[in-house]
Amino acid sequence: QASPPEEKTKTLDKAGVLHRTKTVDKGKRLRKKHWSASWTVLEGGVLTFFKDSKASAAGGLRQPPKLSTPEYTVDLRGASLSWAPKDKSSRKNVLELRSRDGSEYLIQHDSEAIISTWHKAIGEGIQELSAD
Ligand code: I3P
Repeated sequence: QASPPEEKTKTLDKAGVLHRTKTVDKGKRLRKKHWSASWTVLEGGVLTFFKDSKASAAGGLRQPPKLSTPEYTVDLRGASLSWAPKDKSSRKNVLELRSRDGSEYLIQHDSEAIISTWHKAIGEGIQELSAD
């Protein structure tokens, strides 16, 4: 059964602390990778990476996200997600997210279980938007 649009866009799907770095900005490859541990929220088909902070890295689920500022918001409509090829990073458990505007992000967590739940949740978010 279809839920009202306003309800759909306000559903919090997932939140937590992830390592992430932007590698391409609207088609332009960035010269340096800057990995940050930051609060990340998946909500209403949008993935938001909040600004890096020691508090956000240490606070885990107890960190109130409203206290930090969004750094990147990624519209999942038309985005694609895959496991990053080995040449993209020396880290383990790295996901690569490509947005429709031609930006790319790497998303990483040392825990395979945790990164897998994000893989599933972001993948489902992309799927839901493509069905509209
Ligand atoms: C980069 C930094 C990154 C690393 C990147 C290095 O060095 O160590 O963590 O990416 O590797 O260039 P710097 O701090 O001097 O910018 P990974 O951790 O993802 O491997 P790369 O050059 O292979 O992208």
